[in-house]
Amino acid sequence: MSTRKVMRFKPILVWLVVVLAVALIASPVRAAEFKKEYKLTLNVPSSFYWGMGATKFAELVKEKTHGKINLKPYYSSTLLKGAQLKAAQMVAKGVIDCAMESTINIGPVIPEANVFHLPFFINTFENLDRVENGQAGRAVFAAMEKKGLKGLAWAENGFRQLTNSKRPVTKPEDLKGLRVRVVGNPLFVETFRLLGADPVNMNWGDAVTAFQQGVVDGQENPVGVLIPVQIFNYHKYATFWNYLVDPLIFYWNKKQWDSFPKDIRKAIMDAAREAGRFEIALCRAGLDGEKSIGVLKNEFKFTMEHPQPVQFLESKGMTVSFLTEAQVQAFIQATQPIYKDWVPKIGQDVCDKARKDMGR
Ligand code: X2X
Repeated sequence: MSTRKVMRFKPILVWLVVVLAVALIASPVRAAEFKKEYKLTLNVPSSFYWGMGATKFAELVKEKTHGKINLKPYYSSTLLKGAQLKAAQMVAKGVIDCAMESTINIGPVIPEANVFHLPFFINTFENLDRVENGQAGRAVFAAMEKKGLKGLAWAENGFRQLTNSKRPVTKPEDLKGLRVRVVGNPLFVETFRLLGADPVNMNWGDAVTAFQQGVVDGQENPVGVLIPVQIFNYHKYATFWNYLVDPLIFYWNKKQWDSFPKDIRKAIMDAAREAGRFEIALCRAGLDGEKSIGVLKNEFKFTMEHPQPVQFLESKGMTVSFLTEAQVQAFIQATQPIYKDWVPKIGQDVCDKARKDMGR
């Protein structure tokens, strides 16, 4: 080719080089359409059943998105410096990407989530499943969307049981004067006041030291917390009264969620559902006959370390009391005023839906 011809093609060559360069620069930008790390907040350590669920979720997200989404659980509310009740607010603002959090900790932003915490309202696993998968559950997720939170799937902390260092509790009078640690969600403070106890509200991050030092006499939490935290080192007495339940919800900042491509949303949603199923089975194992133990064994090839939670607590020296119908009635009577105050705050509509879901 003569020099003249080359000169004629030069502008085209320059163009080609520019186009190629742009394409090269642009492709890494496309690959980086996702953040290096997505932060997930949860209130408890990785050893709790809830924490094991978060670990599972992160693993499944990685697997199902083929490594495109790197989700990192920040256990023990480290992102919130322990302020557990701030989780939903921070995810709604987009300061934190997502959460696996208790309805108790969601309650301050989403009052409807407190429907699970009316005392002696939702009292069995069957009823809990009906409410979560029914109209009330959908109403809670809808309320979350309005506040900028996309609910993905349910998980569980569980039915909360009372433990204390002083005496067996089988009637409201036994609670008189007991200093019981509760979460700062005011529904809990009011319930324990009505029961005659002396509720002390504190974040979970401070609670274990308070048990160790005997600053409080008691607390309430499900077996998925009681066993890993070794509550028997501090409290000799447990009352299994299923007085209320706290489900967990996997949720994401809605704006960020809506910006994800469809296949990524599906992958994360599937991961949340599967992790939720695993984690719910951990929390129910040994409390629902063979059902959850079977789910863990057959679907997840997982063997529980303590498949019989009540017997395990007893083997560690705890006295575990179960209540008769008449004993439960006395607690129901004592906590009735909560309904008058709290049903309007939670929303009459969602409470009615929950009742209907349970066939009442
Ligand atoms: O604070 C609690 O008691 C705990 C760990 O159960 C919750 O985060 C609701």
